[in-house]
Amino acid sequence: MPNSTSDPHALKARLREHALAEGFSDMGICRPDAVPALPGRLAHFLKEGRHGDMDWMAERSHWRADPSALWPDARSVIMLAELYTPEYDPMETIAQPARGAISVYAQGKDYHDLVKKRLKRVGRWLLDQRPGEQIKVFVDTAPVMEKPLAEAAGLGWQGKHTNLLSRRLGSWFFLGSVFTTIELPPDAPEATRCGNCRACLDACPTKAFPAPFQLDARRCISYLTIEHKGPVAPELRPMLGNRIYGCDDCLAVCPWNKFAQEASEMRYHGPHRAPDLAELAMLDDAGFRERFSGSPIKRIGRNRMVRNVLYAIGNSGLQPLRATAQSLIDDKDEAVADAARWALDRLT
Ligand code: B12
Ligand code: SF4
Ligand code: SF4
Repeated sequence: MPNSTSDPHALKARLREHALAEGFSDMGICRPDAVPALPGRLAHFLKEGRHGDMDWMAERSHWRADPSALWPDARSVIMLAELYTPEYDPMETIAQPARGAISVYAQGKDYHDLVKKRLKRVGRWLLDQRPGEQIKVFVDTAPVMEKPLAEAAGLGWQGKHTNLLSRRLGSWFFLGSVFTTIELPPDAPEATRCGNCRACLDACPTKAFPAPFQLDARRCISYLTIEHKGPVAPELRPMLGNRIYGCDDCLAVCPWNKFAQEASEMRYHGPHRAPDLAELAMLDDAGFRERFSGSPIKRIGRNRMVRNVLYAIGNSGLQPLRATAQSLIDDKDEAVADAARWALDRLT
């Protein structure tokens, strides 16, 4: 009778138990080369320029599109899901013009840190069972296409909004991966279960989907508020509404979220849900860093945040916010000054 570390099925079952005990909500496994369509789909996305100024997507695209090229010794990719389900309807904030809407994933502690620590603990446990083997853990920032790999590993399917969703979990979850040299039994991929639904496509404020299952990041509010440097194109600014960091609309309307499970990690439910716009606009660099310490928001810096806040002020229709915009029209940052002038114009 094989023991639990030499029998790959028994090892996988224990690994799953361990990952769930660590706080992950689901786990699935695929081979590194499980998605042969990846290079073509990524190439199409890049050729159309849909990555905008996220140059890092094109830079290591040969690795991104092919996990076997990224790490030729890897035999299995273990994909893990970590829930951050909101405790309220995120669309409520969109109707509060004096406040900024911050997307649910960024309201508390930075998931990069929390998920990575958990991934490392899971990876270390695995290595303890199989000394001499190797692992590498990735979350978000590595050249790895996490959603299609998670789909291949049976965690769920990529919806028409391109995010991964699951019958059991809904769509409010992060993804992370443990690549390993250990050969573990793969899971069967999940089927696409969007059917005729197109709620996410219709809900998108900027019409960022050129086709179902495809996103043009250049129009996505998440890209515009978090990744895009410099001024946002004037024709897109009114569509941002009061969304100042990311956007949740396409997730929030998905009917599968009726079945969403609660998050077990409470540190994702943090203080940055719907901050006062006038107060945020007045932050200097030090004030910004202090306020958003430990949050993923810190990465965008004061200038981009204040730029976003000024677009939201311009969209607010609230005359008392004119004074705030006025005070920033000579800001040292050109995009901030430009946004302040735009907001003043809109409020006239
Ligand atoms: C770049 C990036 C972005 C960019 C671009 C998003 C995008 N859809 O490409 C921007 C900044 C816009 C963004 C926004 C968001 N992101 Co993001 N992002 C990433 C990142 C770093 C890479 C994604 C990527 O590879 N894109 C390239 C495109 C080509 O790949 P793809 O989206 O998988 O596209 C597939 C389809 O287009 C499909 N396809 C193409 N043509 C066709 C044709 C047919 C017929 C079919 C069926 C399919 C198909 O094939 C592609 C490959 O499967 C990942 C982390 C990672 N390393 O994977 C996080 C990640 C995808 N983001 C995440 C999140 C949470 C978000 C936001 C919800 C955040 C927010 N609230 O603001 C939004 C959601 C916006 C949206 N609708 O996608 C999570 C998603 C978790 C999940 N459950 O899916 C990830 C996985 C981060 C993480 N580790 O948890 N993101
Ligand atoms: S995150 Fe917002 S802007 Fe981006 S695709 Fe979804 S609904 Fe559209
Ligand atoms: S809203 Fe509808 S189309 Fe979009 S991902 Fe959810 S089920 Fe699929």
